[in-house]
Amino acid sequence: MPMQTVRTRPIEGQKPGTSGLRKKTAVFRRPHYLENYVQSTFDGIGGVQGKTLVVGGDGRFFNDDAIQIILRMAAANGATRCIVGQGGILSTPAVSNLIRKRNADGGLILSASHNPGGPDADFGLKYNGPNGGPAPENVTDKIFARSKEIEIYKITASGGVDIDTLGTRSHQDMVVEIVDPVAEYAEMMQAIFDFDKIRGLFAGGFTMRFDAMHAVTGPYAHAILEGMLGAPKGTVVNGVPSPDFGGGHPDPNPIWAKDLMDAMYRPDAPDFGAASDGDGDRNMIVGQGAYVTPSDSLALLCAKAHLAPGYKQGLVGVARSMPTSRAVDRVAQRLGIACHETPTGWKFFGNLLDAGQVTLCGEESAGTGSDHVREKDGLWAVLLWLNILAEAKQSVADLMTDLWQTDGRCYYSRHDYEDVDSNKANAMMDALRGKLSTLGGSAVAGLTVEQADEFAYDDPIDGSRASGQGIRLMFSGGARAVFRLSGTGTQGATIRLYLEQLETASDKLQLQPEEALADVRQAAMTLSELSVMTGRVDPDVIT
Ligand code: VG1
Ligand code: CO
Repeated sequence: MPMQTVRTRPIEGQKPGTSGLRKKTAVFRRPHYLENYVQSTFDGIGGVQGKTLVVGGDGRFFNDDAIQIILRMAAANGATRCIVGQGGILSTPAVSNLIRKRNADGGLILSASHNPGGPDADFGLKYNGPNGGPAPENVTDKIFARSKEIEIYKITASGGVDIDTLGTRSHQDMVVEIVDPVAEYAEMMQAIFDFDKIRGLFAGGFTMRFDAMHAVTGPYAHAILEGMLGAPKGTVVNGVPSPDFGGGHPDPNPIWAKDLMDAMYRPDAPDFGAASDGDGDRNMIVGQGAYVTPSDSLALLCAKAHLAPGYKQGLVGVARSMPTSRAVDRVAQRLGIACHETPTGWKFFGNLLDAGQVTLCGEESAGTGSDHVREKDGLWAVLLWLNILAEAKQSVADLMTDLWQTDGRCYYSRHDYEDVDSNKANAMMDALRGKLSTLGGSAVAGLTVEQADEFAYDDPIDGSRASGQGIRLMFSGGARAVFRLSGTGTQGATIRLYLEQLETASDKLQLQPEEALADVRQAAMTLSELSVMTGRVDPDVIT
């Protein structure tokens, strides 16, 4: 049997973060690095003997080589079948769907999401479980534990499985099934949305620009928007996945999707603009001259989802990550449905979705999704917007203004301080943590602290507790500042400062966000002493 058992030793720092293991590509390419992590993952989930796995990635540099290693290791570890996207391509939501539809035991997604790709950029690997969702913490803890004690990994000696041709073949005793990455995903979208209605919208002259950012959603958007829904050719731009995403950051926000922003703020702007990230789970929405924050998008989708066939019964409940603005809470309250607050990261929505307690969920970082899969889903969000636009016959800007008039507007912005010295970032968080109990009642920048705490979450389904999930400063008058450290960075520490200010006065619904957030920003900077502690004054990225 051409199978090898390779002796190895633990490698430092194979600890999955907010969304799998994410490191510099060069780190992943070090001898045994990927192999150790894959074997630790297999061991951590109780082995893959007799199991079926879905495997695919966002097409970034090292995608193909990594898939070959994973397939050889899956076969050597006794897996029965691997379902692989043609050419190694599968978006994160498409993997989630395939796991569920095929009753697979789990899946491996090769992506560092919105982080840049290439030999000098980032790579990542995530494990999703049998429900199609990111591994919960009790599983990632086991994977990490194994990575610290690993002594051997198993791999077939012979390399090279053809993953470019559709069909079924075998690699040693394992079946390798190469599937069209788009087909089953598109079928699912067709079952959720009114494609005829959206086709009518485009036929009536509605215009759109979808920026796939040279990442994985290109083939999906071409097939669905231009193919099935009749949007004119050219609607999808940057639609061919490239190993380094055209040299850019495939991160759909006003900074990294600047071309799209420029196009949407020109006089001849299309009616609707959207973008998605590296692995297709994030979305950005922008109307003519009207950028929609992800938190506002979640609120709007919650208010209008019933206009799409898949949600016509209404929503059972919604969930948002803690730093996400409380706009959706206000909609949920008006609709009389539950709104859950979870820690950052999609894995925390899984139990609520599995238990049928929520229909929609979202994060401020441009992630929106529903119970159709167990991941956030970029193109799904775009299609839900299109379905709503087709039914409501209003512009994006008018839909948002109506929502703000009804529920008030939560001005919102995230300030990222990147590549901060880790010791300094931790010292700042520690110092702030240390004085939380003394902050209540203090007044700063015209705002009074009502509550200051560190967010912890008790999962209502399995009772597990996640602590240390972000420091919250709640001020009177509906302002809030949240501090947390990123769990997806690959260099130094990234401090995220999330700012929010509720405004309900009808003459204050069209302010510039910077203006509306000036006081809360000042208060947050003063109370945290961020500049003194880190030497940083201005954020690197504002979204
Ligand atoms: C970031 C976002 C978080 C998101 C995560 C994964 O995490 O803030 O909301 O779930 O990325 O997104 P962090 O720990 O860096 O703040 V993706 O598109 O990488 O799967
Ligand atoms: Co992503």
